Amino acid sequence: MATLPATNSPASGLLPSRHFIDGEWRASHSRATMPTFDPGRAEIHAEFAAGGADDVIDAVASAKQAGQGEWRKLSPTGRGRILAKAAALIRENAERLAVAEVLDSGKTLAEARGDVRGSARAFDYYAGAADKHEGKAYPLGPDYTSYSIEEPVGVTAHIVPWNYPLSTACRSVAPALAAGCTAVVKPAEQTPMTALLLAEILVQAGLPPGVCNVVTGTGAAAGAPLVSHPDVRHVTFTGSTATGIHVMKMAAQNVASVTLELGGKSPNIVLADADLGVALDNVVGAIFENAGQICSAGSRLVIERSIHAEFIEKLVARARALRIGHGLSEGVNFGAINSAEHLRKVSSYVVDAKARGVEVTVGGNVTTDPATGKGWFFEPTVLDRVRWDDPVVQEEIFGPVLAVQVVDSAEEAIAAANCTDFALVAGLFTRDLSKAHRIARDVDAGQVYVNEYFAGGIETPFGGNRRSGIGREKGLIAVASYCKTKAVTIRL
Ligand code: TXE
Repeated sequence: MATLPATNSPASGLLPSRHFIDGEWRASHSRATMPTFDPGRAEIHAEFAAGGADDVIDAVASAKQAGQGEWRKLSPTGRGRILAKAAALIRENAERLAVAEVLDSGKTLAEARGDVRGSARAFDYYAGAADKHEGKAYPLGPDYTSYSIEEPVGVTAHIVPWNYPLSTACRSVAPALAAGCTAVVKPAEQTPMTALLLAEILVQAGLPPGVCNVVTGTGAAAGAPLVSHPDVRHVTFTGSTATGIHVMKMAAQNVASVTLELGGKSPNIVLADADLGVALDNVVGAIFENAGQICSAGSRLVIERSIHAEFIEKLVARARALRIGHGLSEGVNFGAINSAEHLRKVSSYVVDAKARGVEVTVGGNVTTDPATGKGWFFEPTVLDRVRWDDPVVQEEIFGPVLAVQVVDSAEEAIAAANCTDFALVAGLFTRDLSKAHRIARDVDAGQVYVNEYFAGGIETPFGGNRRSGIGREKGLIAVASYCKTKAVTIRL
């Protein structure tokens, strides 16, 4: 059984600077490594393998071969047992995974612990799904028997972003394995640690070597050779719309299918009849959780004029009360921005907005951990009464920056909600049942959350429309993405 080799990380045994291929730790062909930063201190905390095409070729070959061996012979129930064991091992290793996630991503320990719980839950859910993806029988009359079999597509690629490194990997790897596929995971270069720990956990859970491999490195050096590899039959990508389009084109060269979970600019609609206490809690969480680095963040507040002034006053107080700091520090509930580059992007959106005369009601500045004076942080920020065509309304900032659009009716709220090219999520706060149903029907979004933002779990399909993506993750629908249907028809 593979074990975690001695590490170069000062964070006590967290990260091997190798890939995980064919059930073992392997250095890059090039021997090159890259640093990963602790965003809460803006300091390097570990090195990891900088993979390239050669490493990807090895990982895909290992996944292809593993898909034809012991894994193929295992019953769906047997696959489910391994996934259930993986869920238990994720829980056993919860603190180690959560600390690794904080150090790589900059989020708070409480947020990381929540991510780990969600990751274990994903494996439990798909453990139960492994033996429930059924074929069908077709009515061709007395002279035929016709049925379909759901077969695994084969090798699958999983390109993972840096904002939810472990939980994004788990929510796609678990259904792929449930379907009987094999996997090669390419974590984001900013956050490689937890995917490597996951690969080791899966082998400990009984997954045969090669069924799940992890190659670390940049998108250009390791991600592109993976998604364009002819033996990869499905690509699940979470990241920016621009890269997603590129990934789709590369996969198209091999006629491989894709699931793309891309950016968002999700509206959070608060109508005058809402329970404003509930709405406030949810508006705060929707934009300031994970320092706003969430594809489905509620990054636009669409609010009725009659409640606007009072609501904004309370929102500003809540934004000021957030405790900024390193994710491992006691009492902190607002973490770091993942990288210096991303901090520059978030900041430049606000600087440019100020120059256009946009009203900054609270926040708006780059800052540091008050305890150390270090780290990449951005203050919780509210930009009030913004024009619908302003870039802070139209473009994904991916930080703790809320743009407020004031409206005069539920109809205008729908128009405001639908005013961008994205269509991932919409939040809605109202006590009026018919307005709730009408708005849920008329907003363009992959999911609508009424009276609780981020409502739903691994059971609920998740994904976007238009520039927010294609396909759905989570739920039983995700297992279908990793299957190909074979129809068998017999003349009797
Ligand atoms: O994303 P990329 P970046 C958005 C957010 C953010 C912006 C840029 O707005 O500011 O994207 O972030 C891999 N072939 N989101 O640059 O490039 C890359 O290594 C194959 C939204 O980090 O999309 C990483 O593993 N793979 C989002 C992953 O793609 C490639 C989460 C995401 O990187 C590749 C993150 C290539 N050519 C950012 N180029 C969400 N939807 O939650 C890069 N990658």
